[in-house]
Amino acid sequence: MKIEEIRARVCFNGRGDPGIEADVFVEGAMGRAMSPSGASRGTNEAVPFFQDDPDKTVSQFNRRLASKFKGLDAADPEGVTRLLRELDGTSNYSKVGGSLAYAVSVAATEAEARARGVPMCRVIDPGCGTLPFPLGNTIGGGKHASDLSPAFQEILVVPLGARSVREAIELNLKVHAGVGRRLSKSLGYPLGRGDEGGWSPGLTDIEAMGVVSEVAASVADETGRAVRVGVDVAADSLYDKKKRGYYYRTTKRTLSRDEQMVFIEELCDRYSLLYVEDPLYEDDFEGYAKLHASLKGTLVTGDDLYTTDVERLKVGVSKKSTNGVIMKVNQIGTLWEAKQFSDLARRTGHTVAASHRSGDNEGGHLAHFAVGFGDQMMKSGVVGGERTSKLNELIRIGEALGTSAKMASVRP
Ligand code: 2PG
Ligand code: MG
Repeated sequence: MKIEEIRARVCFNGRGDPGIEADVFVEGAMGRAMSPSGASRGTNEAVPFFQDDPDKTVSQFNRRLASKFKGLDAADPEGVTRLLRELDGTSNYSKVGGSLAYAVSVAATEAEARARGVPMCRVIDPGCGTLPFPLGNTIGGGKHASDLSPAFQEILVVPLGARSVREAIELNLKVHAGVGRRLSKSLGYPLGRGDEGGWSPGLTDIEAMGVVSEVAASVADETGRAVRVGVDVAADSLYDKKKRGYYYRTTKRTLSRDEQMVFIEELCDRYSLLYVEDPLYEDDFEGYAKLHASLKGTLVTGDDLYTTDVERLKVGVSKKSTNGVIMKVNQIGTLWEAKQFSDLARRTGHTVAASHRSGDNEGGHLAHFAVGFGDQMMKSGVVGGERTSKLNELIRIGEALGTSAKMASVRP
């Protein structure tokens, strides 16, 4: 179907940050998408706005660029990306704005889906049929919460024993609620939540890991379903380039690179971690490779390490840095570019987690990316409207795909 018109505007996400929303019109249908935003961003991510200004990004697009998309095939995401890249002319969307690229590319695919009356994941891949395990954020720290909370950005659970999306969501909710109950009893102050809805208590990293892993174990006992633990260290936020060390704010300790690696290995061992994301600084491909070689049974996962960029992933593949990746469409720009990344990651033996951003909106597109790309996990938080919107969309997709849809297989 041909694109007839595109309109962009500035809207706001759940954290109150601005993002770009685009409406794409094709024959008789409209697709709408809004860009999310990160707080802990990799250095190599697409630049969100032209001259750091959402309004300038929108007015430049509506006045000069939008008309150039007229007549383009909405079902050709590569063509949409090519035009965006041509108009931009930089390596990181700093002229048109990465948020604008995100919104246009996703809204075009949604418009096609609406016009055809099929779920968007089916436009991405007509043969899609695996459903991802939701990764649930139960404790939030790092840049997503106050300085008194753990340095680790997210302590997560993965309900690997779940037999359906619905059951997986409920297991994550049980752990989240259980952690909240435990902390409310033990802390002498009101319990708050971080940007992604995870609890943000004044605990050390180890104390927080302990609470989540105990509650996850008790939920697993009670339900008879395996619930594993993971962590997003978001190590760039801890890393001090001058000191070449990792600073842990609650214990006020700085770990050298070697100490950080030993610490991560001990954590994986002690809590049988299924998943460890960004354990090291974003350019330390060799350090990742060492961890990947020594950690059996854990998904050593690159987020800021790769920023959804095929070229960076190729470096990681050649050095054997990881066996897991995070896929975030707005890190690289468009839906099509992110799909290339996800495809290469899967072909090279990685487990892929499609991920939300800490500043996210009420849209459910992430669930369509995860299913359409065939990603095995979806990281989208547990509670809060901008988190449940993705989880609820996953339930709807499961229903639309019917009995042929299967839960993904996650094996580190
Ligand atoms: C991450 C993300 C999402 P942010 O690091 O994985 O959880 O955080 O969006 O702030 O980069
Ligand atoms: Mg991360």
